Amino acid sequence: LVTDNDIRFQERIDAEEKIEPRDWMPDGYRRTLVRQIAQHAHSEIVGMLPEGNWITRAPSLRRKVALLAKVQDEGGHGLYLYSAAETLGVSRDELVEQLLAGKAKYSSIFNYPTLTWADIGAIGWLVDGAAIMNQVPLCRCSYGPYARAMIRVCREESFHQRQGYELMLALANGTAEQKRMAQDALNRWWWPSLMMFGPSDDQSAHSAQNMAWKIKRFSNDELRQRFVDATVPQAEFLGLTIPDPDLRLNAETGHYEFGAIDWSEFNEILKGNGPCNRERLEARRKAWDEGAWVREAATAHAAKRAQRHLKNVG
Ligand code: FAQ
Repeated sequence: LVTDNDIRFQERIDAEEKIEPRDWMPDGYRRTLVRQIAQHAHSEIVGMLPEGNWITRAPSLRRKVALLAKVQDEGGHGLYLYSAAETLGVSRDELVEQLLAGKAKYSSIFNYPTLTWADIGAIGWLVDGAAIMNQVPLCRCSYGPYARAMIRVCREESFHQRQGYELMLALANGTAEQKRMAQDALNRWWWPSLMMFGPSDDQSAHSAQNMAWKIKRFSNDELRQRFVDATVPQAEFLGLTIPDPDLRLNAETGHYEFGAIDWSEFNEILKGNGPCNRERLEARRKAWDEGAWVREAATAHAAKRAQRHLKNVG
């Protein structure tokens, strides 16, 4: 049933007006945004784990400082995004509870292990590279708080991507063993990075409606293609080989054609059966439990301060 409100809402979207928290919106729009923003927030928080694994083993002080700052940025993005979701009427506690109960999705990419230091370079280059490709259009998302949050997030991701590429460049121009590590990391992270963009357009349940609502501006396949086109020349500059025998430049279209993605691997990860799904959730639950005393102390401190303030004004 299409109501007058629905029609007026779509007119606002078509006129590129931003939708703000107090504006009327269809329930489906609200639900979709809560789902996407929450999944995005969870991805940032779980995404701290694979890289956090290498902070103590960074090979130099400079690399350690950069990695610490990157992981800290990811924590900041997560909190920023939970706040954006809260403008839609859910609480951060509710969302965290869903994550810890294994009921909420987060990006498939963070269920792979970081086996060597080169993985830190590959994550920055490929994972942040893919994240930017997907998130720059979200700066123009129809929902104001999400769009505005994405501006800062994208600026930081762009720095993360350069950090990763520079790390890969150092390894690719290093010893034979370092170059081998860089190639091995590219081999393991390439296909999972392509999966980050989500199922192909004909399998994507939400794309059509999300694009009509201008939450998404480009389809999953369009963004994946852009990522491949941008990244293949970067791999060539590194002197590394993309692990895809079917990859070739189509001179007519100017786009790279690439091999078939193994969607069964993606679907298994979404079901919770990836290489690190259990380990990631376990780590988040442990962090939540071990942080209980901090939350209690902060709440008690806030209550005391509020009481003192009341006494002073009274
Ligand atoms: N992993 O119908 P669609 C980062 C789910 S970047 C897991 O196409 P939609 C930065 C999808 O949710 C990573 N699940 O869905 C960083 C849906 O499930 P549902 C996070 C996936 O929403 C870098 C179902 O499949 N970025 O964290 C994935 O239109 C380095 C059907 O899919 C964002 O979240 C996947 N890869 O399009 C941090 C960006 N793909 O809810 C640390 C915002 C799809 O029906 C280190 N999100 N699914 O049960 C989006 O742009 C969209 O939500 C898409 C999916 C494009 C991810």
